[in-house]
Amino acid sequence: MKTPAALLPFIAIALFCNCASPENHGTSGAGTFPDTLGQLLVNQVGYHPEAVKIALIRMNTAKFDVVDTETGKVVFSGKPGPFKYWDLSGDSVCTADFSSVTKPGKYQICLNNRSVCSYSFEIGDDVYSNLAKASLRAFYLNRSGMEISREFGEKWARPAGHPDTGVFVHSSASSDKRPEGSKISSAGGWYDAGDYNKYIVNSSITTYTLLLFCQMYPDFCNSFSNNIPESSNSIPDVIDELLWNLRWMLTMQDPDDGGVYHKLTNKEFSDFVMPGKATDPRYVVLKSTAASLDFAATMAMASRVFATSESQELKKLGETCLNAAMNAYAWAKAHPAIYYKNPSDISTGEYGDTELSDEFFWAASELGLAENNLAVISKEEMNAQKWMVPSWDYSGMTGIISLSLTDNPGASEIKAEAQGIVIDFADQLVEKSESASYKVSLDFFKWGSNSDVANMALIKLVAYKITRDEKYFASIQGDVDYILGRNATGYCFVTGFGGKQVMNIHHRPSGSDGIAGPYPGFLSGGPNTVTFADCPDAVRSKFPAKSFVDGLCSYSTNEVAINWNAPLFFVMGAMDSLKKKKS
Ligand code: G3I
Ligand code: 9MR
Repeated sequence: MKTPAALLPFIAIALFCNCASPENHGTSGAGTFPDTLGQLLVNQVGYHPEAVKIALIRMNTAKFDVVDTETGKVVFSGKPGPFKYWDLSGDSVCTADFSSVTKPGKYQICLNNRSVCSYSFEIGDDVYSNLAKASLRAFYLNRSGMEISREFGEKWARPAGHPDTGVFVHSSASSDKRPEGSKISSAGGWYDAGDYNKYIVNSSITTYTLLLFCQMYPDFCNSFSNNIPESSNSIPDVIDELLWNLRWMLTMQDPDDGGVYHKLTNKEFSDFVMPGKATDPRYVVLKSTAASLDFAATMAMASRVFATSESQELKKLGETCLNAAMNAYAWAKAHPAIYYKNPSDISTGEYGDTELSDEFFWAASELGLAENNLAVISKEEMNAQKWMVPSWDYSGMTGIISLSLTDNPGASEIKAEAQGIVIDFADQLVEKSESASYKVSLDFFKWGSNSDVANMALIKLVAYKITRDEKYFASIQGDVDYILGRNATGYCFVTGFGGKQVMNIHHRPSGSDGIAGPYPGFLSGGPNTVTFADCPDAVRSKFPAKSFVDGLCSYSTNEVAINWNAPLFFVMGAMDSLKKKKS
């Protein structure tokens, strides 16, 4: 058929766009261009051969085809399910189930004689290996106080920033031995997010999540190689990575009384400049109850994980961690209500929390397990916790997860109850995803909503670890699919992956390094309607599931953060690990 002349300019634009953007991942031997209008929503990375595979369709169609992009042949045709509305996205979708396609290869879903085709995706055993590596590597790229060399950082190599060897004690943190204006050394750690500050509350949940990964998947953790500067030592790379932060955390404890500074920060958020150019003075600010409890819990967990290591260095460090945990906990018990609020001269992130019964429960649980002092763990407190996913301001479920996985024989009763809670919660999440139009458990949209999806998958993975019941996998796959493109925005939310990529994350190095495209392996925060103030000129949906801007300004929807990447790594690593174990 001859192309009408009037259409030529549009086709030229389409071709140009496909060449110049990551969207050209969808071009193929089948000669089809991916659907940039979002009629077809698909996991843009891929599936294990035996996985449940469901795409979503937004237009009316009698059938869908799965096309092998190498041969151009239709390998499967199916009938879409009925349309279902989601009040959080404001639209209706129907499912396209192609689980029976299991042959490794590269595919697209196509409609209406290939006039609309999805982004391409793969089926294969290793589809999550690079994602797992990149999502842990993101932590390395976000290290404070370290040069990122070309050998390990490739094109993202950069000079060190923020040595933090001379950090001022802020007036809110002053003590007899460390008066206002005196200096301490508090080097290392990861930058929290798109900003350059370091916050104990958020560092704790992040470090805990990586420790939990190694506890749950020890073989994979021990053999996982990530090409970081420490790779040649005898410690697993996941542990080496988290040690960069954990050793910094230890410096945030006041050695004189055990209390833990809430954060190490600039007075104001810095401009978008590279780390080495952001040289404003840094401060440790107020010792808070929440920081001390989260620190205590994480250090106690570290001591348990390190005790199982063959490395003498780690075993010894574990003892230091346990001591630090006990001191921090004692301080928190003596100061139970020092809630963090920014002093008037500090305007960086707050991580403020005034409901600390969950943090007290978490810290007591971790310390009870680490010290084998089970009497401090309260069943009543456990049963009072909410069934909510872990987050920086909610540690109840984190404590329950730890109790559900303990191998302490004396804890069998509370362990059984904790397992019951995890399983019931996971089952509730599975039920939600089964009846949801978008096939996910997520039914609320907070700041960092994508991390809630990843943490829901984490809960289901813990339930799977306990029960070995395969029923959790369809729902876990739904979470993975959502993060990788089968969501109401159509974006694959991990930088550097997928056909429709997030390109403009709110991340100071990515926004100021002059390199086209963001640092890879970061999970974008994701849609929500918490605030519209960050990008006043952007067009934003009023529907939370669609309210997302791939713009540098959009810190409320498109920032990255360590506590979001930790469950991302957890889930991708778990998927990879479980596949390798099963096959
Ligand atoms: O606690 C209230 C709750 O009572 C209320 O019902 C709910 C209604 O929206 O809001 C809850 O507070 C929210 C709070 O997070 C706890 O979930 C706030 O609205 C919301 O603005 C707040 O967002 C936090 C954001 O900082 C702003 O403070 C995010 O969770 C947190 O992840 C984010 O963290 C920032 C750091 O401050 C700085 N570094 C970057 C990092 C990521 O963006
Ligand atoms: O860059 C900051 C980001 O890390 C925080 O999550 C966010 C909310 O606290 O704030 C960002 O900083 C903005 C500040 O709040 C207001 N002025 C513009 C800053 C972004 O450049």
